[in-house]
Amino acid sequence: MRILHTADLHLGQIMYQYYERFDEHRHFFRQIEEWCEMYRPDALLVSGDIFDIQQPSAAVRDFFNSSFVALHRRFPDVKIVVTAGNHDSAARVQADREVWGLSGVKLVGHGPAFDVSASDDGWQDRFIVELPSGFIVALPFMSSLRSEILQSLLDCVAQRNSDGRPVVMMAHQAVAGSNSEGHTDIGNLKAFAINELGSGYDYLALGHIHRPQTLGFDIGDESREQSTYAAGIARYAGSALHVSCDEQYPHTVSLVDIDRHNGTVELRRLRIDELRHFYVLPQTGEPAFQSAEELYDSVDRFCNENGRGYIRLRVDAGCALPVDFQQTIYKKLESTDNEVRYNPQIIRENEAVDEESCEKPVFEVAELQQMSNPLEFIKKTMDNYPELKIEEIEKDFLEIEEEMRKGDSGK
Ligand SMILES: [Mn+2]
Repeated sequence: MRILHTADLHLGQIMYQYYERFDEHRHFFRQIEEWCEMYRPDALLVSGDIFDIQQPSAAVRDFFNSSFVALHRRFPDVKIVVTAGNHDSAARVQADREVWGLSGVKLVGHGPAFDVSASDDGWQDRFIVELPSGFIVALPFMSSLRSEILQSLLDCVAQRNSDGRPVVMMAHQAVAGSNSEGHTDIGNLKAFAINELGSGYDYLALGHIHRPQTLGFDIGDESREQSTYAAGIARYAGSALHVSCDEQYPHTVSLVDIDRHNGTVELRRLRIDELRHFYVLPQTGEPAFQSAEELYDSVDRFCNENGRGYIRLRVDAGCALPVDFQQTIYKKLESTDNEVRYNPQIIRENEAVDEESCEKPVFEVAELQQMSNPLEFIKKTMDNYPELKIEEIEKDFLEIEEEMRKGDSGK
């Protein structure tokens, strides 16, 4: 069985609240098409975070539809399986699944219900894809999970798998022990122990963490083009695109060959070519900018020489910048027609250490919603919010909980 495993497309992502990335995603899909042509996989798996936000615009949905329809038209024999991640609206993905099902593309929005029972005949089929070459158990992001339900899915596959075909499972979760360095988005999701996801798969195709990695193996292995494993491994494919200059590691798509159930997993890392790279000016190792003139010159030079990319500036704390310097920079970039893209968050260097000015952790409401105990998280980080009154927050939480209880009993 041969699969092409990717994840975390984040279609519709907008950088610095301004720049769209359609052309970068188009460039990515072009490579997926080339790899489908070259390697003829049995299946293409996208393990969650299809979209960047829960309600993507019509243009972004159109992009999703046309990209996957084009892939399916060109490679009708490649089974496409796409699952929802924590960035996606499970309900919206679920709502489209019947239509995609008509062409054999498998979309999975909701995970298994918590109360599935033996009497609910055939519920497993909503998650199991059976191919002549192997099985795929397609699970989307689940904010909480019941191990016995996942195990019963794998057991169901085992029952049907009398001829020892490879078994692949998909999931979009934070798994304990993974390396999330340079990834600002994941820290707050509950991490599950790998054994909570059940056993009996040969390859667990994970999404969520943007850095490609095979769990339990040296992250340094990622620089190798190929690796061979005994079956039963879990791997993050990594994201389709870079999202910041912190992501210095290569992004790849995983081409996975599995000979048989409990056999050998051959992994090939297909390097993704990025249309736009991330740069800091001046580059790391050089002293930060000392004057506005120096900074303007450097931006001009970048526009002329590179002509394309995301830039962020490092400025010495002692350097005073004119009030209109951001406008001046945007003006300089106009001539590049959005090819040079600017992150207006300046990196200030050599600042006197001052607790107050330390960068505060930023978290989104969506992340709080996924925490099992958001109040606990707020308490742990409350030093960052001197103006916050924890007693009031606690009271608000209690009130909301009370209201939710009332609402539940009313249904
Ligand atoms: Mn995610």
